[in-house]
Amino acid sequence: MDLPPGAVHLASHLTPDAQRKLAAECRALMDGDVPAYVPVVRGGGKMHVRMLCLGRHWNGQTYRYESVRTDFDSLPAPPLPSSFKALADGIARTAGMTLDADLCILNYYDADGRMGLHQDKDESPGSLEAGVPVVSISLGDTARFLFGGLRRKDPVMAIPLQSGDAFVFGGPSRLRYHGVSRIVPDTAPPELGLHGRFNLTFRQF
Ligand SMILES: O=C(O)CCC(=O)C(=O)O
Repeated sequence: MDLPPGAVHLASHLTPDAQRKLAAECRALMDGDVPAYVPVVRGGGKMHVRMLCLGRHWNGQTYRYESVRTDFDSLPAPPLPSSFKALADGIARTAGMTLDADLCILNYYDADGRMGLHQDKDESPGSLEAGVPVVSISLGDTARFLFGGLRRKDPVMAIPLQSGDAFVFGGPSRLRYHGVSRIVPDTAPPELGLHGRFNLTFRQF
């Protein structure tokens, strides 16, 4: 599939071993002292994922980043593990881009999980203007990922993101609309012991 400039799909980028290790770390973080939760966004709708932000917290009411979760429990966002950061920065390099990730939004999708079309545009103006990429890593069940244009109404392509895939969008693609229309249940590699899907998106504020 031909992707637009600035978008790179690295299929099967993570080895099965790396996937297993990362999935275990994601699970531990999500059920840790600062647990994942289901954000309620502006307008009152519940998101269809469980979310945990690392490094900085994205507030679903204000659409701003902050250090503590004032839209939920006022707990501090856990730090971004250095191994996560190194992985994401390396993936950006592999895709020919530069990222100095300082935050990660970790989402868990169950069989009914999804995410509407949106732009990632809450990072700093400097980061957005420079086209610093978002690096996305998928683990577990396959997602039907939608990747559109710079306007909500632009046509979208549907890209299956499988466990171990990385997807990078920066430069002229940084503000493209994207989302997840559905999860394909029971497609996770059995050795992950994961029902559902983790997605990690790394950004540079
Ligand atoms: O789950 C995905 O593949 C996309 C996640 C996403 O769009 C986001 O976190 O902003």
